[in-house]
Amino acid sequence: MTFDLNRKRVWVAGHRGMVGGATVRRLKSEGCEVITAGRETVDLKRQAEVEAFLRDARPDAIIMAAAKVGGILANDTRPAEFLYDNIMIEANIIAAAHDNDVQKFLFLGSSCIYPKFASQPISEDSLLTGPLEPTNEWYAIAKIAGIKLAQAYRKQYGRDYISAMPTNLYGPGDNFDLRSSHVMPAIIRKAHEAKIQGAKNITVWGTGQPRREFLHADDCADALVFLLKNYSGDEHVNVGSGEDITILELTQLVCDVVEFRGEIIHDLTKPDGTPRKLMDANKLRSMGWAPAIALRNGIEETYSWFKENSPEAQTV
Ligand code: GFB
Repeated sequence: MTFDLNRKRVWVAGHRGMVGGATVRRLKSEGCEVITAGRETVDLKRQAEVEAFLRDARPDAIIMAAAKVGGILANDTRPAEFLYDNIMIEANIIAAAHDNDVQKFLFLGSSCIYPKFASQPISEDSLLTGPLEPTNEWYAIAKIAGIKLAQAYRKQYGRDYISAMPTNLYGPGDNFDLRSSHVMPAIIRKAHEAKIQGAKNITVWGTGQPRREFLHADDCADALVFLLKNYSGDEHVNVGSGEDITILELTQLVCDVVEFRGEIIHDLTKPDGTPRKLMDANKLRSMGWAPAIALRNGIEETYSWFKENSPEAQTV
């Protein structure tokens, strides 16, 4: 173990998001004090607010799950927000962490940092070896800057600041707004609404042929806590499930779980994005971490959560 969490103060930035929420739940068994702060307390895009908050809160460690995130359409149509917001959030937090002597910092990236046509499965050293996928290059550039910033503080000041690169995530607490969501919550909602309304079909974006790897947010949170405790190194670490499926296969699986038996129609005016982004997660596996939640079980749990908690499920 490189960092003992016992009795430490840990700030989970972005605790209201899916990954942040899962991380707060996961940290409960670690004997540490979890610090959270909503937008009304600190606007992470404002440097002075972040500095004041950290001066006051004095965490020993930070898990940075705060980010402007969204699916392929949101990324493609709101490039300024995805680039500016994410650069500001990460720069403010990392610099203020250093100024306030935060001992351990974990930055969260995304598999979209890798080149569009990276060889599969994508290893950590593929970073910056080719052009990015245009639909999310803005978000990817911001996340690459975050990785580099954590590395820079490590190199210049000897800080134990590390980065994890999760694959496509899903789970309870996800965003089910069809204009900004990722594919998993979108398909769950569409299949649910079609079933309730007795529709004959659901529409998925693109050809259905792109392949994606999915990891449950609770598995991701477990990996983040594992890395916080056990990893100290310059290079970012991939966090994945090790398996991918096509969007069409995912849609069929979700329809099966939801029990929607209609047809699947493709909207070819919408982008496919990256053809494939399966992570090589061997580095993390060789440290002793593996995911625990099978895809079908995770979808079943997420669907139950959606039905019970999501406002969108109540308005059908
Ligand atoms: O999850 P998703 O939005 O993001 O889309 P990416 C994955 C695939 O699912 C794409 C297709 O090929 C979509 O065209 N898809 C089919 C749909 N139907 C739908 C639908 O109703 N909604 C959505 N959203 N997709 C994001 C990046 O890329 O992944 C982010 O834009 C980030 O930057 C994130 O990295 C993890 O996997 O294509």
